[in-house]
Amino acid sequence: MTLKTVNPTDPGAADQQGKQDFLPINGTDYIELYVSNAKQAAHFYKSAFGFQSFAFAGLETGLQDRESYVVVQDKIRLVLTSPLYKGSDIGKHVERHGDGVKVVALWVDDATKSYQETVRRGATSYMEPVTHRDDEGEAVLSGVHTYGDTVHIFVERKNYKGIFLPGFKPWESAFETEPVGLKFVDHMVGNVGWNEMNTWVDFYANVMGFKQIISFDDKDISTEYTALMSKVMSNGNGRIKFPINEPAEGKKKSQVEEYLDFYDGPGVQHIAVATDNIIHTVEALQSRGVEFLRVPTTYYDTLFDRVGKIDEDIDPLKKLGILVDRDDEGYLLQIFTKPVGSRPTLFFEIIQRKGAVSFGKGNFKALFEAIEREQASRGTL
Ligand code: TYF
Ligand code: FE
Repeated sequence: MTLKTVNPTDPGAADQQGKQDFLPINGTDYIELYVSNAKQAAHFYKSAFGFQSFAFAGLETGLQDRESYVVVQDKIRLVLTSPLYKGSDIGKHVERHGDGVKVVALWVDDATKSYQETVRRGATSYMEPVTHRDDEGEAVLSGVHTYGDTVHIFVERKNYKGIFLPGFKPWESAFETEPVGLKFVDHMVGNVGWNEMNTWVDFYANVMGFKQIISFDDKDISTEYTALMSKVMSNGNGRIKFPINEPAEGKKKSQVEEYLDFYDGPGVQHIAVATDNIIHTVEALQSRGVEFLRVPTTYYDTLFDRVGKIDEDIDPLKKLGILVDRDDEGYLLQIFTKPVGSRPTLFFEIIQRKGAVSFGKGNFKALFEAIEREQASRGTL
């Protein structure tokens, strides 16, 4: 493993030549999932994950072919979108991939320049810059393709004062839940095909101006049976981190291959969301029925030898199944949900960083063995 650290509080820290960042990004703007039933998916993210009702667009707001529910928790916005008629691109996406991430939207100051700079460097256009207006102001959106059917939309919020974006109205619901303490998107991982990792690493480097901060080879990420490789790309200010995984040869079918089979191609594998109290967050999620991968309790026998002193008591970590890892800068706590839909594709990671800037390499073996047990239970290992 190689690790170059980027200080997230120092804009441009990764920009060694001091060159102007041609794609400055303020953060993740929203994540849009195409799902078969947005109304029910929104209810799930509220009841199980502690999101709040936020915005809506559909027949009532003048849309003909689709509806979207937006839910929010602190800085995280999820847009759940479903088709209303047969034959639409959204419906085809859902039929092919199942419920999954279509859009990773990036908040920028200039969506036109973001589009021009990336398309000039080889990005495939998804959507030319368009100014969207309503009574609350205007916003400019543009978009480019990334791996599989996934896209990046650049969102320039201009003077927009409305609830979410032009065309959306506030979603008032009689049902709200207590947030579980999810704060922001820490990273989002893409699974790509055999030998495609470097193609997409080059895309993020050359087209998006990102830098590689970490790489894991198949020796870092392998168990007795399965293997994968991963490189982590980060934008200049470190607010956007995209690990890219590809399958590697092992005795059995790796989790990345299983994903590619069920998603029918590359796509977003996991969304890692940050909390500043992982014990509270995971207790709340488990009490609402969110299912997590479990490691054997022997994992905790050697925990202190591996990570040294930490602030948390071991008992709640062990009870909840929270994993811990340390790097040169500090430590992190993390845990992974089981897939959130019917297909074994998208899942969530809950992460609390206490200085650590890495991704939990010390947990990979225990984690991947837990994933293999799940694969075996599905008969796909
Ligand atoms: O994002 C990461 O790199 C960690 C570890 O299939 C990880 O969360 C890597 C690959 C994977 C599951 C977790
Ligand atoms: Fe992760």
